Parts: sequence; structure tokens; C-alpha cells
Amino acid sequence: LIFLDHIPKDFPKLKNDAFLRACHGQETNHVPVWCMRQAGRYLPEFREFRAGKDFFETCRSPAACCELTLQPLRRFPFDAAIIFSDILVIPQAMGMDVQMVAGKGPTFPEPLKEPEDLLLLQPKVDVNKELGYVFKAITLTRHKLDGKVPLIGFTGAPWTLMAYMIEGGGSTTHSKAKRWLYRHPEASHKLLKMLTDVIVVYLLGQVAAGAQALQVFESHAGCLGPVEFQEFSLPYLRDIARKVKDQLKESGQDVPMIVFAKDGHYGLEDLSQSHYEVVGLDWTIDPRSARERTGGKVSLQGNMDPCALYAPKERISEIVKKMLEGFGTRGYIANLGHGLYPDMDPENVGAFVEAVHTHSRHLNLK
Ligand code: 1CP
Repeated sequence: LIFLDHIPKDFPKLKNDAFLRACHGQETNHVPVWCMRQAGRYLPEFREFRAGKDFFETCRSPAACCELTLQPLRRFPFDAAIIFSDILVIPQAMGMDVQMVAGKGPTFPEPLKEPEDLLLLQPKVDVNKELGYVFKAITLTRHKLDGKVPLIGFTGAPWTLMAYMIEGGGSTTHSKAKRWLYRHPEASHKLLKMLTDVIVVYLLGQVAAGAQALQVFESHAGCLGPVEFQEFSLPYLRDIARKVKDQLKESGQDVPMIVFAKDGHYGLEDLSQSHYEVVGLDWTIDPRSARERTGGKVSLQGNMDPCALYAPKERISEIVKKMLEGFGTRGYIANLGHGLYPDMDPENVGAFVEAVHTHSRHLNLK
């Protein structure tokens, strides 16, 4: 991993470390907050900037990714930025064609159908060459952030990426991908292992480029049951964290990692013992029970129902207050239970951020 030796050291000094402190369970004046999909179509400036441009072309432009990452921070006092990119850049790097089709979402014209199709994937991915544009976007954005808040890098988890590569796009049942788990378990493990290898190098590259925290999105945990999760998701999530941390330790770095397994409530105990500092939660989990089940071993992130942002501002404030009381203000990062939707009102996003800051400061004074 040659690129770890080339860490740019001249980044501006970090001014707001609340998010990083909360990841490590340390005290903060206020509870840090950010939103999944904070760079997105709910912002008019995002829609304007993206208009007429191909989605993955945008992802390949470091300047565009930097601009889109910074947009939400100009509006709201978020405590972290997340690099604008997509989880599906990894299947692309492995040789698959992925297009963003308006009104339909990501689409693979030639998804994997049978185990033989694994032979069509790049066996040895040159991550620097294929995904270097993400690293450049991270370095540029870290500089342009000027130390305002930390920059989060991310990846899709192996099972979630496998599901897209076989389904060919979004799906409600994920039956094509799950068919592999039951009919082709060996080929499934082979693919999950290939993905894991690329992901580890990709995350290390993001850190070398300037990412200050890493989130792993297992967005499709919910279509697995506890048994399939144990076999096809959890071991790879653990492998990723362990391998990334081992490498970082060697180079004397400490970068907190967040695992977000959406609808994976059955795996909460295991996820809290998987080498991640933070476990992200969707809105189906009660804050107090999440604390009990994770036994204070990790920090927690989440988990307001994104749809609560359709409520009037006063109601949002009440919901946030309850959420903060449930989680407590230590070892906690406020977020939504999933991403923002395009029809959400930016004003209410502002109300959410303000409610987190105000209520948590009050709770800390008590
Ligand atoms: O044209 C557009 O703007 C399309 C909307 C969009 C955006 C803004 C897509 C298409 N991707 C993104 C950016 C993105 N994707 C980010 C940017 C940083 C931020 O959060 O602000 C991130 C972190 C992602 C990650 C991502 N992409 C996930 C994991 C998170 C999650 O939502 O569970 C997933 C599943 C994807 C795939 C994807 N990309 C885009 C869409 C619409 C989807 C979901 C498709 C589906 O399953 O139906």
C-alpha cells in the first residue's frame, strides 16, 4: 500500500472536533449532527449544479464533488461533511457498467446472472488508477473545508454492493441476489471476498487522501435474516474494519469507523463488537434499547425518521429532544435513520440541526 506513505500533511487545522470526539465517546459541548444525503436534491443549489450533467461524470470530477460536498455546509452548521460520491463506483472499478437513469436510479445494463459471470470482473483492481478521482476529490475537499469540520469518506459494504451487481439496480425483494446466497453460497462468498479486498484498499486510500472518518453502508441488511446476516454480511464487515485498522495502526493513524446496517436491528449486539467505534441506526430502533443492547461498547449515530422532517418545526424540536434524552449526549452523533428525500424542505433540515445543538447544550448543563 504505497499510497499511505504519501499522506498530505499540510491540511488546515481542524476547528470543530465535536464529531470526532463523539465517535470516540469523549465529552463534547454539544451533540454533533450531520445528515445522510446532506448533499442532495432537496437543495435547490444542488439541483442547479447537477442539471444536465451525468451523475457518474459528476462523481469523476473532483471539483464538482468538492462543490457538492460543501453546499450543505454553507447553509447549515453541520458538524461533519461527507464526500460526494456513490457506493456504486466500486462495481464500476471492477469492470461493470453502471448508469444513473433519471427517474429510475442506478442501472446495470449487464448485471451478474450466474457464478460464471464472476470471470467477467477484474480479478486485480488497481484502486489508485480506477478510483483515484475519489481520492483527489477528498484531498481537494479537505483543503477547501479549511478545517471547519471533519470529512467523512465512505463505501458500500460487500453484501449491499453484491445485491446491486446481481439485481442490476434497486429492488424491493432482492430475490435475484438472495437466490445466489441459497443456490450459490460458494460463488457468493467468492464475490463478497473480492469486494472486501477492493473495499479495504479503497478505504485506506481515502484516509491517505485526507478522510478523517469512514462510514460503511450496509444499506440492504434488512432483506437478510439473522442467519444469512451472520454468514454473508457480518464476517465481511468485521474483516474490513480489522484490516483497515491494522494498516492504519502501522502508520500511527486513528480514524474512527462507522457501520450503518439499515434495518439490521437483529444484528445490533454483533455490530457493537465488530471493531467499529460507531454503530449507525435506522429509525426502527428505540434509542434506550439500542444503548442497552450495545452495552456502552460503541458510540451510536442516528436515528430520527427522515419523514419527521415533514412535521412543523416545533414538532421536529420535540422529537429531537426525546431522541437526545433517549440516547444521552455522550458517545452520540445525531443523524437521520436514513437519507434525506428530494422533496424535503431545507428549512426543516435547519430546524433539525438547530434543535440538536440547542437541546444538547441544555441537557449538558443539567
Ligand atoms: O442525481 C442525483 O443527484 C441522484 C441522487 C443521488 C445522490 C445525491 C444518488 C443516486 N447518489 C447520491 C450521492 C450519494 N450516494 C452519497 C453522497 C453523500 C451524501 O450523503 O451527501 C452517498 C453517501 C451515497 C451512498 C449510496 N448510494 C447508498 C448508501 C446510502 C443509502 O442510501 O442507503 C446507496 C444505497 C446508493 C445507491 C444509490 N445511488 C443513487 C440512488 C438513488 C441510490 C439508491 C438506489 C436504490 O436502491 O433504489
